[in-house]
Amino acid sequence: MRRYSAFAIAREALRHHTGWERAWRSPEPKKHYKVIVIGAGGHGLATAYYLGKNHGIRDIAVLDKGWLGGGNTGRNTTIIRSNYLQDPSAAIYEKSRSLYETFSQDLNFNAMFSPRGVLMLAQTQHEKRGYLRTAHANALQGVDTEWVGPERVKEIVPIINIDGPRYPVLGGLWQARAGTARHDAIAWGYARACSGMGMDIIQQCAVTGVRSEGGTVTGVSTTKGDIACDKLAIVVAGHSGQLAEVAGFRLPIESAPLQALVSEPIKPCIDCVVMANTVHGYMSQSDKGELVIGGGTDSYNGYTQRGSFNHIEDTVRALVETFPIISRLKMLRQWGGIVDMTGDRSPILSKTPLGNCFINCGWGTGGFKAIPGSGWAMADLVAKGEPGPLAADFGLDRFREGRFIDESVAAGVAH
Ligand code: FAD
Ligand code: PYC
Repeated sequence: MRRYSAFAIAREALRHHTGWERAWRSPEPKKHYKVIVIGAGGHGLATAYYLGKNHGIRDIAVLDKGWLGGGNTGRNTTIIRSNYLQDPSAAIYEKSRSLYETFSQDLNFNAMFSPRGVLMLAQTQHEKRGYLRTAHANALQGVDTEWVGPERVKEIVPIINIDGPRYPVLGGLWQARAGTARHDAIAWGYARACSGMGMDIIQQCAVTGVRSEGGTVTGVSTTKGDIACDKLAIVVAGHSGQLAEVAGFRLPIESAPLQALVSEPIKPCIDCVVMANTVHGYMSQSDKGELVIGGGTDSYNGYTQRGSFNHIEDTVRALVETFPIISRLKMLRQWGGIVDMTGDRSPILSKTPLGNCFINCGWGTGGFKAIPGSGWAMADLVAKGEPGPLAADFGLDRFREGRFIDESVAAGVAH
């Protein structure tokens, strides 16, 4: 695979861009692979990438029922931060954030990582206590966050209304090294690198069955025929419950729609990400100038990639209260994804009751930020059959044993 570089751009400009290779191959499936990953979202592709890069396993197929990156990975609002409360979460999200910093160099693909800072507003005393606690925990964990008062909030985001009619801003949890990245580029960068290592990414290939013998996985049935494998990784986010049922076990997961919207593009007015969880809205500005906006999940379970209308109104109302200058903006488009939520708002990276079958899910409303760290940890689990230090606490057994990793304050989105 030829490297992208300034020299390559100049060379292709001179020959009318006729020499670019396809970023990844589109092969037909082979009969057998060492590892099959179901789901070509960020987490599935990152799992395959680190299996190849860190463990030398390259006989891998990544299967997707749609197009790669067409699930939540291509539908999210790209917020990257590691300001979680519990030690296992801080470790995996901070690993992920640090891998985002070097993603473009490591994968030779521009991820447009923008460490512009993320501010989580406290608008009730309860929220203030929660974020102060997180700031102290982060200091012990080596995660660089700080509690800032209302005056500093106003300095960081001049367009904010800190004297809100319902909920004045009491301060916020500020992570200066947090930010955003281009979501499609993350899927495309991993896909190109996986394909370059000889792995097969097979799109339009829905998994309809999981085959096993004596309690151990032997392969999958798909819309492109049966494919055998030694190990299987299920990484399908909102469809995790369905795939687990197909594989013969149950998950403590609910799926619900989460939506986002963008405004018409305007001149730069906000250069960080602001999340206001009490009033249920968050906002940043894209490079094109659109305000990227989101709110809470739908309050009922579902598989519609759309989201209900009342949420658009509630979210926009909350943001107009917090940022009155946006009141005359037109909203341009809206979309949704299906998020997979656990009761403790923490992910599952685990062995399953089926031998050699592993699952990575439960990232819910917040898994974009986790893609590189999750892929790293999942690759470890699949390669060795046992979780490494990053995944050790996120097993399915925690639900049976009551070892919850409560991240409801850090989840960032009301649900
Ligand atoms: P996906 O990208 O959904 O990939 C799963 C893939 O599995 C899909 O491509 C799907 O087609 C495939 N699949 C499903 N069933 C089958 C099958 N039977 N056979 C084959 N393939 C199958 N997170 C953040 O950190 N920051 C944010 O700002 C943020 N904002 C969000 C905003 C919205 C509106 C949404 C919806 C989510 C947001 N998230 C955010 C969450 C984040 O997008 C997800 O946690 C993350 O993208 C999940 O990635 P994934 O690879 O696990 O899943
Ligand atoms: O996890 O930071 C997050 C987030 C913001 C919006 C959706 N998820």
